[in-house]
Amino acid sequence: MIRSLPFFSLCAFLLLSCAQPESDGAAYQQLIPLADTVTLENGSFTLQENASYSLNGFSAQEADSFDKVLTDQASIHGLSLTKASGAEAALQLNVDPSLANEAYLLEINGDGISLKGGSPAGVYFAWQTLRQTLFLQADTEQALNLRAVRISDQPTYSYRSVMLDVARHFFDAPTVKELIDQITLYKVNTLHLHLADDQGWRIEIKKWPNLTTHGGLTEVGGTDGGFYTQEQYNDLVAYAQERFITIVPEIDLPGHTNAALSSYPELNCDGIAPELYTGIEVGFSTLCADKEITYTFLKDVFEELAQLTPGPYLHIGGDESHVTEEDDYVKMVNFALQTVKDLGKTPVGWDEISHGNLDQNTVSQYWASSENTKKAYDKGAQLIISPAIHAYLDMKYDSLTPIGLKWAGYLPIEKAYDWSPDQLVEGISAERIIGTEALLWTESVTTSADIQYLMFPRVLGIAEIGWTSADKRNLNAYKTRLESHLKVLDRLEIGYYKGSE
Ligand code: TNX
Repeated sequence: MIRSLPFFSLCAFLLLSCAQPESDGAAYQQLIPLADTVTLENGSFTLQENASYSLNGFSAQEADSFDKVLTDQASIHGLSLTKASGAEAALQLNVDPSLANEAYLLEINGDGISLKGGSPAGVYFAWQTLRQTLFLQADTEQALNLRAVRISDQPTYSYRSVMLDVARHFFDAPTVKELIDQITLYKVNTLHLHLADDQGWRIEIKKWPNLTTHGGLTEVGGTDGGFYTQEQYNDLVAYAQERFITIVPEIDLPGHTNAALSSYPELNCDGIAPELYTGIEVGFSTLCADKEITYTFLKDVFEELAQLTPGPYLHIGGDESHVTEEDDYVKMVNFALQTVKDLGKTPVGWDEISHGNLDQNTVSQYWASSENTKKAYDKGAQLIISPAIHAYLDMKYDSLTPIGLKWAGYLPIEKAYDWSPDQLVEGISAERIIGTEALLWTESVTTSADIQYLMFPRVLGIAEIGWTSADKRNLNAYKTRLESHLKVLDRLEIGYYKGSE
């Protein structure tokens, strides 16, 4: 009450400008991922539609790309931001090396808005927090009025990923960009693309052109497939990078390789190319461990892939090689792991790779087996924890969900949220976990609307697990926050799951 006195006396002088009440800052408590500390302060700042902004501490190239994305994203909020130099800008974006790489500090007071990050990525995540606030307040009278606040925040994990399987059904670059635009609001920083499987090969490899001209022709169900040219792929990588998302390409081996085997007879042990495959059963294909050409092939593929990848990781698959002899499996996986390392990259593989040579420069991705994951841990590997039962967003929500699979059980919104990467496998220490991933396999997913329906809103839960520390997370509180985010998803025109009834 005492605090409101000066406010009302000021209003007596400035009747018009006080017609709108100040924001109460409720939006800051509804953020997903939940921020580490949020301290409300007195006062507020009203963002003008043509507000000025300034960037400090960015290299010229970083600033160019940040300008572009900032003004693009601002326009979604009806803002046409203009660049100003120095202290007079309403929105100050600063790289502040005293903060950790992805950490940020967002401060608002009567004079303006300050977004500080330990790197351009940190500044960008602060901007996403501001964007969420604007979205959450958009329908209120205080749409552009921002309550004074100090938010200090940083991620729990460095690998906060979404996977899209573009092999079972192909999704073109504009569809993938649309997904990037959606997940970036939730501070996801990695997009893993499953680029090759039995049903299709989706990335042009110059030395092995049939992989795409033949192996990319079809997809599950027999409809036309597709692939990315290297030029299109480079463009996609750059688009993601501008939004601080690193693309991790995956070529699955030695199983899940029918599309490659069908494209080149010489890759088959018997020299006979199988037909293209458009079903959904897995585990019937394998590269041939005894042939020299298998290793030439793998080397060529990963060499080109490394050139297309500015990020640190290349994913070698390694799952469900049911028709590969164990010795052969180990030989081919070890070759792929070493090839990726020789190219200066860190290999990632599904948890079965624990049978191979792993060390601290290898990442094992838990999807099904605690035993494999413990084995990988004991060999010194880093870990991504993305269990099918919690993180496979291709699982149906419930029995009424029209698309999706159910082999790992139904996956309601609660179950996709209510778990912790460091609580799943006994005997592993949390320091070795680099993060988590929400995965969308696409056997049953054919359109962009299908992607949205299975991803949203469950992906918000996994994004929060990657960012917010476990002691701050709580299912009931999350559900309340999620409720307010549905209108954010509506504004973004995302066709999310609204319940099966
Ligand atoms: C298991 S996850 C697979 C994929 C399927 C998925 C369907 C993994 C490493 N293998 O090949 O698409 O289940 O949910």
